[in-house]
Amino acid sequence: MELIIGNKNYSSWSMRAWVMLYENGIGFKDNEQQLFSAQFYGEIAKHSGAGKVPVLVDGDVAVWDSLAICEYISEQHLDGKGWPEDARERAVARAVSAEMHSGFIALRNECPMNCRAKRTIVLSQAAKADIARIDEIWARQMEKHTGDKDWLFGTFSVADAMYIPVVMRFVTYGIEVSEQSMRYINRVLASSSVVAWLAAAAEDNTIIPEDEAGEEA
Ligand SMILES: N[C@@H](CCC(=O)N[C@@H](CS)C(=O)NCC(=O)O)C(=O)O
Repeated sequence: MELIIGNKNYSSWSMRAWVMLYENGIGFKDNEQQLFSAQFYGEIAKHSGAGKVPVLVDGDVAVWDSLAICEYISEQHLDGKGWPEDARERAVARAVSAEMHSGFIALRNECPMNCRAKRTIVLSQAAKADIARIDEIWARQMEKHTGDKDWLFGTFSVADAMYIPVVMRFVTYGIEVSEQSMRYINRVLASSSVVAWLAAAAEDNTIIPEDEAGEEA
C-alpha cells in the first residue's frame, strides 16, 4: 500500500492515517509531498479528484479521506479490530471519532498543527469550549479504562488515530488539561508511531505561513 500525505510537521489529517497504519504494524510506502505544491496536487490527482491528503492506495482501490482510510484499514487489514470489540463501546468510539471529524472547528482554525513549534496563543471562547469538550472526552475514557493501556478505548483504536493530531496541537500551544487527559497525552507522546512521526517532522524545515500561529513560547 501507498499513503500520500502532506508535510509531517503540519498535516494533521495525514497523521491520522499514518499512525493508524504504523501503530498496527502494517507496512506501507510513505509518499510525503510538499503541501500545496504542484507536485502535491499532481500525485493526488493520479488517484483522487478531491485534491486533499491523505490518500491511501491499495492496488486498484484509492481511499481519500482520513476516517474512511481508518475504516478501510480496520476492515481489510485488521479483521474489524480497529474498533472496540464490544458493540456499545464501538458505538461510543464511532461517535467521538465522528465528533472529531466534523467538529472542533474553532480549535482547528486557531491552533494549526505545527509539531516542531512551542507557541503561546490567545484563544476565542469557541476554541476554549472545544478544548473543554475534548478534555471531557479524554478524561472520561481514561477513567473508564484505568489500568488498561491508556488508549481511549483500552487498546489502540481508530478513535486514537483521530485524536492524536489534537494532542500535538495541545502540546504546541501549551493547552492545560485535567490530570486524566494528561495521562492520555503522555501515552500518545510515548507511542512508537508518534515518536517516529515527530522525528521525521523535525527534519523538515519547510515553513508554511498559513499554518503558523501564535508567538514563540
Ligand atoms: N476530510 C479530509 C480533509 C483532508 C484535508 O483537508 N487535508 C489537507 C491537508 S492537512 C489538504 O490536503 N489540503 C490541501 C488543500 O486544501 O488544497 C480528510 O479527513 O482526509
